[in-house]
Amino acid sequence: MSLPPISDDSTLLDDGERLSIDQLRAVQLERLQQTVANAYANVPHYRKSLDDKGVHPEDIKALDDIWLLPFTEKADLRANYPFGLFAVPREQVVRLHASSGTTGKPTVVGYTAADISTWADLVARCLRAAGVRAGDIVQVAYGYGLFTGGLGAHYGAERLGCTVIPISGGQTDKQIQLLQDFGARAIMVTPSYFLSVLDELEKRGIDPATLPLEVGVFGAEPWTNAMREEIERRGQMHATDIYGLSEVMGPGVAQECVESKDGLHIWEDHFYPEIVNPLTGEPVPDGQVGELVFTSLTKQALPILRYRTRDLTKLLSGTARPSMRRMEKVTGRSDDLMIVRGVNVFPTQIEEIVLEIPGLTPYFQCVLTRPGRMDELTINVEGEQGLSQDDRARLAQQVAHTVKSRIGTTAKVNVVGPDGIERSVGKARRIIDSRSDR
Ligand code: DLL
Repeated sequence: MSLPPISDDSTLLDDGERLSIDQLRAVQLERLQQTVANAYANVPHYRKSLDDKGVHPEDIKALDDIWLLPFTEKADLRANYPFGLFAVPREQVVRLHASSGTTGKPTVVGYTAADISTWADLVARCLRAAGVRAGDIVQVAYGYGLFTGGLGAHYGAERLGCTVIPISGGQTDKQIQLLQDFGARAIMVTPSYFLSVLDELEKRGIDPATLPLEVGVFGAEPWTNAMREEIERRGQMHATDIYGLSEVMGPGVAQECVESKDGLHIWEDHFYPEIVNPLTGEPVPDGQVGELVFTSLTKQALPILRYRTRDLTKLLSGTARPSMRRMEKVTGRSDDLMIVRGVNVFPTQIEEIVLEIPGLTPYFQCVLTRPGRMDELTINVEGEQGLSQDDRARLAQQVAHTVKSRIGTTAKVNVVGPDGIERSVGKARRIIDSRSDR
């Protein structure tokens, strides 16, 4: 069976997507200069950090001069909690979002009416690239609230001209009822939660392929091409990747095009990407993996200069949108890097292995402990229904063996029974860090 055909969107491209590379670079430089001037004039934090480096907005004469600018980190947002980085009077901020950190105060972001409108335009651009069209029904199953996923997706889908179902995350029974009764053609949801929805459909004897659903726009967490294949096979639908982060805007910073599915085009007319060495902060050339850094080019309320995302990826040249560079699917955040006896391991590497072994489900968790002086990794992965003790032991051995030979680290593996791994309705929790001295 082949996936549903998607109509060509080349006649629907917006002005930004039609820019040639030369035009794009000129637009970027002009917008970068405006952004730096605005941040310097209106945000004391930026004025101080530029002054400390001896840099003045007039020094930005070419795009590469961005290297002169100081980085911004999550800690800077926390230090200026809640509204200290806003570049406009609070009265002009029409929306706040916040992401709750694991510790301490949340990071607060704000938007003017124009920012909200730009955001809607960009999410609409993402949806079109994903194969969604005006007139489609879109089920938004990202969480609504302080998280940017739900409302960001919602405004973008409305902007494209879709009928939006604002169900938010969770309520799997309702998700299924509405998928059947309202017949969404597209769903926007974290890939891990969508797997739970697929499972529940199958448990009820409903073949997901028989639903009108044709397009999924999945993001907010790392996921692999192996996971794409699994979703596309079970759902008989297209699965594309959407990326974003609240500090830079929310969902819609980059999006994979449905016709190529070869990484995410960054909407470079609004966000200037760089890759830097995560340890030294030095620029890394296109094509090499490092930490993704963004500078906003059009944001009014919260201009952000060289924000360290902690996400690891590389930049590649444009394909389906030739002027815009692509970023490879994010392998993980540097925060998610587990160093087990000196070997670097990301949960996405475990995901790939788990997905290729028949008898296992895609649900797993990595538990880090430090019983002595060395870290130990335990992988708990859920087996399919009906496995015997022996089957589980054999599968556990197979996972441990593959992890050892492919990644190079020793892991203890437990294959647990159905529903043995917690489900999430938003971002999946892949790592449980039980090291006592952390
Ligand atoms: O997760 C925004 C979003 C909502 C993106 C819905 C896509 C869809 P935050 O909660 O601020 O914002 O988390 C941002 O999530 O730095 C990445 O580590 C991770 N992330 C987001 N999208 C992807 C993706 C939203 N497609 C953090 N692939 C980012 C991998 C992603 N990681």
